[in-house]
Amino acid sequence: MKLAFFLSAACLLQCLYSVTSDAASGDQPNVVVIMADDLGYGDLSCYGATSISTPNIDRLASEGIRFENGYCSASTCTPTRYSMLTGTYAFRRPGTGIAPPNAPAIIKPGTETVASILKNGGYATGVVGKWHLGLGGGDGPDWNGDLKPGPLEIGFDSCFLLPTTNDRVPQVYVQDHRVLNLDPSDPLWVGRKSPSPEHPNGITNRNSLKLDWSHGHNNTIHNGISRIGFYTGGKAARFRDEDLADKWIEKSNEFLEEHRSEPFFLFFSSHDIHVPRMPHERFQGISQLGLRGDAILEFDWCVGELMKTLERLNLSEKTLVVLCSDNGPVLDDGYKDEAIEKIGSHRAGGPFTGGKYSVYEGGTRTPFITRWKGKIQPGVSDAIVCTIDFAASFAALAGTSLPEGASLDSMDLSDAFLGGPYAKGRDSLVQQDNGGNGTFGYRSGKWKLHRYDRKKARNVVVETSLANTPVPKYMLFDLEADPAEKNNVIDEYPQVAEKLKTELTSLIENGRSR
Ligand code: NG6
Ligand code: CA
Repeated sequence: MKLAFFLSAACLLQCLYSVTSDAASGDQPNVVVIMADDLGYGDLSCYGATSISTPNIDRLASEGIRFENGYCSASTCTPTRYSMLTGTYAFRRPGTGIAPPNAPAIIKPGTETVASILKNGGYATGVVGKWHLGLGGGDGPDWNGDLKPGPLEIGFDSCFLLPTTNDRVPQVYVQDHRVLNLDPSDPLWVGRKSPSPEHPNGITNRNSLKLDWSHGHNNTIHNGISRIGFYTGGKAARFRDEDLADKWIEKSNEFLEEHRSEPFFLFFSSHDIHVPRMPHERFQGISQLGLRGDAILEFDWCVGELMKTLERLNLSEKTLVVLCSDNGPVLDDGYKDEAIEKIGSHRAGGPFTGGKYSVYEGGTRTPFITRWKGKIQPGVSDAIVCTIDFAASFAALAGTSLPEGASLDSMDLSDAFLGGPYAKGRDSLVQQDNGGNGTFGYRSGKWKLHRYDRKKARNVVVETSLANTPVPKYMLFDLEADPAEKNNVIDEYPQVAEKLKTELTSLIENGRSR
């Protein structure tokens, strides 16, 4: 493996020794996964952004490893989160695309997850923030009753959630199995159709909105913002969009304080910078990039707060922090928040083409940083790593084994996560969009194969707006020579293309990578 930094021979040996001896010595790290929502490769100053400065994340990167080939599994939220938690590609399981407001639990009880694996290894486990993996049995969430199954049935000891994503109804918190602060005399109803002809929505009451919609997102209005889906009731339980980040930090701090003396796994699942981008008033207008940039700064603030808490509790040297994103960037994702108008020279996808919804690199190649103070030698790595590898890698670091039949596509990259000088990342990785349409990306070394069974590529041009562009069924790119995937070289390298097609087909059809 090539690393962009150099270590002395003594340090190499020491580093290798300590990586392999952690689990054996019982010196398992706590694990904090910080997942941003829709954050692009080029959105952070440590990844080259110059129109915005993200000092807290930059510091995290300077104290750890910044990966230049870090990926999430999919270019939308639900399949990436499914793959991240289960360690299995989402395309193996139907029904793992973007979840609607009333979706039932997508990860069934009994499925092993990063949380259940670490819990079996003696960890306290918690998730705070955006869930978007469904709640409840076959009929969906029982908003006024017990919201299960959910995170607690797949290995989390506690949860404090935004149930779906905040452009979908309802705007309430879920704590463990219940909607928080729900008044039984004002039951919460959530549905796909308007509950009555008089129910105000984003079309009938458009003039009253504080943030106008551009496509979709014109159903029930809450806090001056119309959403996807309808709801009534639950008034006392509803939150303001502006307060989400502060709440995530408050609840995460409680979790960290409570579990400071035992091994823990915290999944901090930010809603920033997903639409509706409505950060707290103190962040509004502070970036040059409009609300999208303000939300990036709110996310950066959250990272700083979490680091402060770890420091205060003397946990920085006992905790592996991993920062990642659930998919690449999008500018207009349904609200008129001036993301396009204020973009200037900022490139949210960095040097890459595509973004959210796309299997071009911009859809899944995203910020990926690991930090474990005192353990990781800071640097930059070009190893290919993915959020799907958390299961096997964290299991290894925790000194626990992956249960038989679990996490079929997760690789133990713990050595790469810790910057081990001889560590190898992945040889190959399957990328998907929202799933279910036969669209795949396949990275193998420097090569990238695109497969479009429907011969359409989504969102090739993330900088302006969404586009469905006609494409051939297969394309091949040389990422070393052409990271922006502009020159399809499939005719020049037919043998490479055939090899990659065969490997991809076999990975899809064999049902597992390992
Ligand atoms: C799309 C929404 C988009 C966003 C996305 C999910 C419309 C027109 N578009 O269907 O706004 O919510 O779903 O984003 O409704 S994700 O990051 O959670 O996958
Ligand atoms: Ca997302």
